[in-house]
Amino acid sequence: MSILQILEFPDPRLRKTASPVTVFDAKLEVLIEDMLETMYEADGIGLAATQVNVHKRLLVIDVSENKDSPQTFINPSFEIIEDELVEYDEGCLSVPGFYETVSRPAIGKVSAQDLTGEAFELDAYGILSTCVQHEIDHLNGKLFVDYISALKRQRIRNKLEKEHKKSA
Ligand code: GNR
Ligand code: NI
Repeated sequence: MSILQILEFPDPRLRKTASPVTVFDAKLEVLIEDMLETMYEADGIGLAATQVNVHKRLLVIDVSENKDSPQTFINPSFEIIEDELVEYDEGCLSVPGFYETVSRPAIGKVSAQDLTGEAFELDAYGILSTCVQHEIDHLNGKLFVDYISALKRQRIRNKLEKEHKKSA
């Protein structure tokens, strides 16, 4: 297993739209294992393939307290099943150190495939719902900072660019 490098805002590769997964093979299994290891090592609750520069539609999530319930979603979609919105203080491994309140649909039906290609559905609410939507956004080249003011986004960009220069 290996720890993968996580791209950071404003890296333009985070803006790419991911393509559907069509091949369910051993290579895909290795990628999922590596993404889970990378997510746990970074103390994240989710990770989208886009963040590790793989532009395929898959993501991993573990919202459990004991970090022992990994979930994998391949070719995921989220269908809003209620108008209700919830606010969460969101962070992102690709925007390290910054948290902002984002409002999203509270409950939705998630449809996806597992690593064998089998389709499944689940109703998502709470942090799982927020996290799935945050991760699907990544697959579409979208980041949580796109939901906040341009001024705040620019401040975050400036700070991260400064840090990237320091460590370059
Ligand atoms: O670790 C993460 N925490 C988090 C908190 C609130 C809303 C979304 C998230 S996802 C984030 C990991 C990440 O960047 N996934 O793309
Ligand atoms: Ni993120």
